[in-house]
Amino acid sequence: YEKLDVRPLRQRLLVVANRLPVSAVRRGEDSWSLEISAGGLVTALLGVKEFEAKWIGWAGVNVPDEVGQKALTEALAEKRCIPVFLDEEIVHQYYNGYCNNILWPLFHYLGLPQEDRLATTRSFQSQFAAYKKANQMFADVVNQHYEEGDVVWCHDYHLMYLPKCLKEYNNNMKVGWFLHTPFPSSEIHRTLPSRSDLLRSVLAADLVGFHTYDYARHFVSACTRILGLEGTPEGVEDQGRLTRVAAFPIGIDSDRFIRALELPQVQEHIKELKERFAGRKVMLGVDRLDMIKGIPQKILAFEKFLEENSAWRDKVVLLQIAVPTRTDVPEYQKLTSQVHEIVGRINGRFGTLTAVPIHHLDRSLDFHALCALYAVTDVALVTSLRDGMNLVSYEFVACQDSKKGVLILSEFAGAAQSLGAGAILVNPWNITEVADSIRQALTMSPEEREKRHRHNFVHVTTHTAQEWAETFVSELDDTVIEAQLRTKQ
Ligand code: ADQ
Repeated sequence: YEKLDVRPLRQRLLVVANRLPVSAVRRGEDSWSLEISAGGLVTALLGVKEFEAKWIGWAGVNVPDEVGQKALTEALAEKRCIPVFLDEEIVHQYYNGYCNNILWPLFHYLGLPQEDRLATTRSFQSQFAAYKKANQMFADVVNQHYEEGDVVWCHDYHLMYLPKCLKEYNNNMKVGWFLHTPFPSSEIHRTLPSRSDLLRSVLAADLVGFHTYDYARHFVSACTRILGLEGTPEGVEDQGRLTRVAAFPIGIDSDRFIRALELPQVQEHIKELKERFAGRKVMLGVDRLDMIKGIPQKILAFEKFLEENSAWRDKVVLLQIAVPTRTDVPEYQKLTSQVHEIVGRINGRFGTLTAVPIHHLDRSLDFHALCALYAVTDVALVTSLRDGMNLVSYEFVACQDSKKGVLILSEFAGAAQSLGAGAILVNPWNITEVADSIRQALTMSPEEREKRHRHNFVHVTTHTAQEWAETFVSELDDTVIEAQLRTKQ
């Protein structure tokens, strides 16, 4: 929370994201308790210290009554957060439906759900209508709190319709939009029934940002091929108006991790973990339990490794920490059972009375426990099938300066572009290749590990979340000023 407190002012920044960085739990008619929530965006923006930032978003709870809404608004104001109240039906159609069932899988190359393939299906149309309605509700709240000169930064696939709604309120508003997921090839995007509407709404922003140059290129191609607009080195042009499109790779607050390692409670935890896993190499996976993270593929590759390297069976342990998300969605429930089944089978096959090869935990770890785990890990396994960036790989590197462990990283994570030279890159679909890279990582010479780690550590500590946000916001400012100069000429 301390990171959300008021700091010396530089510029007012309205950060608009689907979720606020806190979860609210109702304690009484007019009392709420607030808890910080995990997730990539939260982690990144907690690192931003230089702006007077206010957050606008949904608190993750249905609050139908006015007393509750008023009390929650007041409690959140202390954390510089402003709620958008969404009712259950909207959440179902907009969030569970259009965002998580349509855009999320599509942007990660998992295709559209079968029954929604036709634009004419009722569920698709009503979900898209709810999506637009929800985005309009976000715009209404932004507009109520907007003051001239504010920078409005919209985040992620939940709010692709927001730039358009904001510009309709006030064409002078400085609006940026950043996507945390991949933007897929235009051939994938063009299967989306609402493809043009979404592109046009995003183009209403002054600056559009992605994690990697490839995603930015895919977006520009989608605009040229689907909308027939002109792509320029700067972005996309429509009737003389330019929308800047660029890559802004996110980072983490690396100091926060490095400092945490010195804390007595973290040191204590490290000691305990070292004792518990003495004599065994520790491999680690930390993911939200989501199909894009390639958890079953990772575990199957580990099984293949154990199969082919019998001498390693009692010398290595895989700790897989998976926070359940979207637990009410049947596909996610299926994934949980699938992972449990594979882990059970492998532990039955290779375990002994005293030790099992895989420890799988379905839960979130607190920050200090996570840092300790990263620090004792010999090999981190990130096998996302697609991932916008993947901050876990950055966090692992930040905590490894004494151990210099190895990062095995999917080539389909955005992080492969920045940490590729230090990591062992793999195709997560190729289980044999991942199994081989596990052996390579476990047997790598200390000199090679040092060299690879150094490369990644320098990157992670110099490309921070704070720098990412500052770059985006100053670029947004410049873009708006340049556009104003152009119209004056
Ligand atoms: P996520 O898909 O949530 O983020 P990621 O970037 O890996 O993925 O961030 C996850 C965050 O949650 C990390 O900070 C991690 O420490 C934390 N976390 C994960 N599992 C945890 C556990 N079991 N216990 C505690 N903490 C846990 C989205 C995109 C990513 C993109 C980010 C930021 O999908 O590709 O990198 O946004 O843009």
